[in-house]
Amino acid sequence: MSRITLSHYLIQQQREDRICAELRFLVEVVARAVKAIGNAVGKGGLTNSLGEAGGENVQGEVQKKLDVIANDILLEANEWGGHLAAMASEEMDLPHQIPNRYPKGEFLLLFDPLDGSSNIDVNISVGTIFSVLRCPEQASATAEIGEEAFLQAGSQQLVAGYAVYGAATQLVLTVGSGVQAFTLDRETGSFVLTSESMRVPEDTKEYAINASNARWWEAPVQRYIGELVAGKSGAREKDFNMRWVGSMVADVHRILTRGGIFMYPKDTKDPTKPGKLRLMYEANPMAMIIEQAGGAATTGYQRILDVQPEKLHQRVPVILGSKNEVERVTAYHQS
Ligand code: P6P
Repeated sequence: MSRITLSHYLIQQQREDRICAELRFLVEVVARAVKAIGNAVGKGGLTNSLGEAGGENVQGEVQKKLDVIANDILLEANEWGGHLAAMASEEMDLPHQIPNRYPKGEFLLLFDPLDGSSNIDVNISVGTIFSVLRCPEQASATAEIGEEAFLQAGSQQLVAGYAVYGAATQLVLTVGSGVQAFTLDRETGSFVLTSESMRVPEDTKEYAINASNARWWEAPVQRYIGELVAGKSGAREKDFNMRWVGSMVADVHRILTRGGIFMYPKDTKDPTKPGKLRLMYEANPMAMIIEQAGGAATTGYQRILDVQPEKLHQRVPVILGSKNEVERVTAYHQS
């Protein structure tokens, strides 16, 4: 396969009117930023960037130094280009305004700068997740872009993607016309197209869930996971295997590549939290990618991309991956 770079692919998408020049520029800037993040993550203990930053993020989670470094890289890379009206990050309570010295654009960038960062110190794959929305007209006219400008259903996303910092650094992207994966060629610094039109197999033998939460799962999840554990000795026609990395990007990338079902369902462990994962910059971009690859993504009760956000950092139950398995467990929630 001739080497198609990310830039080549994006120009092609622009020529086919799937994205405008500004969106192409935005993705190029994010790609450069994730290269820098991957470089920082890859240095690991060689620099003083491992360990805790000494603070907590808006989620009340311990911030790692690399969480802060990754967040800063994305902010600095994106604030001068003139393509964004504002940004939102898992690491910041309020939207990040574009400094007055720079022009504003019509898009909103949302991101989890370093997902799975608790795995960094033990050298397990982590990633960056990002999502692009159009800034509503009425919001663009205001001096400050408020949280309400971001509160759009996932079906409104224009671009969704993630970078996974593993054995290779890969960028997985959808602009609404299928899912492509690009692998970083560390010698040239280019992201090279290595998987075109990715498809999630409709069936699978692999499931991903944090089984230590079992006693708090709701009945439909208890029933479904019980069937997977029982395999052929129970109601299912085959046996299943379990994988749980503790890094959403790593689990989702495996599922996108070879199938599977990923579940962080609603549970009764903390009644104030309807699930652990965040809607705007984890569930929505991953749901768009999975659906664009022929998979399914629900909360158990509705399609994730249909959820109408009420808060920028709201959490949501996540069930996504191989269509037939997602539909089965979602049906259990309806009965
Ligand atoms: P648990 C990482 O903290 C994260 O947000 C996702 O990347 C991951 O899938 C999940 O939480 C892991 O949660 O409860 O297993 O630590």
